[in-house]
This record gives sequence, structure tokens and C-alpha cells, in this order.
Amino acid sequence: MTLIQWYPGHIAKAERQLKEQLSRVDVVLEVLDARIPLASHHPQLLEWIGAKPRIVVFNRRDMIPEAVLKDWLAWFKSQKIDAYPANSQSGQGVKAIAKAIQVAGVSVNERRKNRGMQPRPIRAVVIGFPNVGKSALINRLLGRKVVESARRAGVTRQLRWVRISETIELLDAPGVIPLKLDNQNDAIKLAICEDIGEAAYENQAVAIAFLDLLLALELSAFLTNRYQVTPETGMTGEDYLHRLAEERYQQDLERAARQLLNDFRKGLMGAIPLELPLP
Ligand SMILES: Nc1nc2c(ncn2[C@@H]2O[C@H](COP(=O)(O)OP(=O)(O)OP(=O)(O)O)[C@@H](O)[C@H]2O)c(=O)[nH]1
Ligand SMILES: [Mg+2]
Repeated sequence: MTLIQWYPGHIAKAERQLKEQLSRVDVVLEVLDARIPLASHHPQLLEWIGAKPRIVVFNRRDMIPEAVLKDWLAWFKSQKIDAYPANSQSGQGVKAIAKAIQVAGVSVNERRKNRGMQPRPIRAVVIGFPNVGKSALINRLLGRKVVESARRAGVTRQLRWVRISETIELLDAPGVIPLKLDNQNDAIKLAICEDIGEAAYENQAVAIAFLDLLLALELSAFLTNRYQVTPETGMTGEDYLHRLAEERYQQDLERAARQLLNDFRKGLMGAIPLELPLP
């Protein structure tokens, strides 16, 4: 598989500015993609935020089965990480996140009070990979659309402060990714979920990797249901893509690959997790 590398200029700049702004921030919201919570965790995040409180937003909860969601929440608990499941498209779970920001920020105003200063709004930043739903979350926290949010990676280009209420200010930031995607298994998952830009990869290679993953996870029933083309035993992802192209897309491999990825990303194949917590 060709190496996936993607680091557009606006992300380099955003990362620099994000680090500058961090000193002004009280609380960090880390938005993860529930389909790939491990691969969508930025490896440098903890180093950047130091001792600041972190709230993990387990976003896209609607895109994985309830049972898997439960397992992940138990896993986060065992790691002593505060994780809040959310669907930032519908708004489900968003109230609890607002509350958590409030609670995490209480100490800020206690300290100010002790020094004889007026209270000020809690400042939180939303950090995560591209396209995980950071801007959607901000819009839901505010209850109306203030920042652009759309179905492709790299929508937010600049840092922007948004006042959510009398007591909370949020910083929307472009998605950040490591300079080098050292772990190519993770990079492929990010590409499958469209959490990195389209320029980074080839559709057919990513579709094949996706099919291999489904076959390995014994999730091939999703394919049969969607395309009425059943993977035969021993078939590889590549075999299946060819079969699908033959049976449904006039042998057009690229079209089959695009359709497959698109169906998964839109949730049309069903709720499919690409990572499971280790027991
Ligand atoms: N199904 C589902 N879709 C979501 C959820 N959260 C966000 N989305 C959708 O995902 C797409 C990307 O959302 P954005 O808010 O633009 O993501 P972002 O993290 O701000 O992306 P960048 O600005 O590109 O880094 C949008 O089409 C949202 O409607 C969710 O919980 N479930
Ligand atoms: Mg955004």
C-alpha cells in the first residue's frame, strides 16, 4: 500500500497558533471519532496540554453499535479518563459536556476570587483530527450555527473564539495531525473514516484496506446486506472489490471503491466500529 502522508500548510500554521493559545485556555476538549478512538487520538496531545483538565468527547456515537459504545466507556473509565459520548450532529450528549466544562473550570474562578479578582468565562479549546466533528460540537453547544461544519476534512481553517454562554468561551481550531503518520495502520483507518484529506490517499487502496478490515473483524454481513454480493470464504479485500465492480459497477474499480467508502462514511452500511477496546 502506498504510504499515506498529508500535512497541508494550514495545519502547520494552526498547530503553531494552537500552542500559542493554549496558555490562555483552562480546559481542553479532545474530540475522538468513536469508530477509531485510538487512531484519532493525537499522540502529542497530552504533552501539549500538560496539567490542564482534559475532557474526552467520544463523538459519532451513532456510528457504532450501543454494545461497543458501552465497552469503550468502560475502557475509558478503567484508564481514569473522563469520556462523554456524543452525537454532535443531533446534539445528543452535548448538555453533559457543557456541564463538564463548567465543573472543570470552577477552580479557575475560585483562584481569581481568592486574589480579589472578578470571575471570568471559562475558556475551553476543542482539539482533534480533521473532520471528527469539532465545529459541529461547538454549534450544538451554542444551539445555532456559528462556525462552518461540513462533510470533508479541513473545513475549519483558522482559530476562532466563540462565546457559548455567560460562563463559557470556546476556541474552534482546524483539525491537527502529526507531521508524520508513523503508524500506517492508523493512517489507513483515518483515511477510511475521512479524518484526513482526500489528497492523501488513493480510493482503491483505502477501499481494499477497509474490506480487509471488515473481513478480519468478521463483519462481512454488512457487505452482503448493502450490496447483495456475499464475500466467499478465503476472499481478500481486493478480490471482493473486483467482484463488486464486476457485479454492480461495470467493472469500474474506482467507482466501486468510491461508493464503498462513501456508503461507510455516510453510515449507509450500518454502525461499524473499526476498533474495539482490548478486554
Ligand atoms: N453521524 C454523525 N455525524 C457527525 C457527528 N459530529 C459531526 N458530524 C458530521 O461530520 C462532519 C464534519 O463535522 P465538522 O464539525 O466540520 O468537523 P471538524 O472536526 O470541525 O472538521 P475540520 O474543521 O475539517 O477539522 C459534518 O458533516 C458533521 O455534520 C456525529 O456525532 N455523528
Ligand atoms: Mg471544523
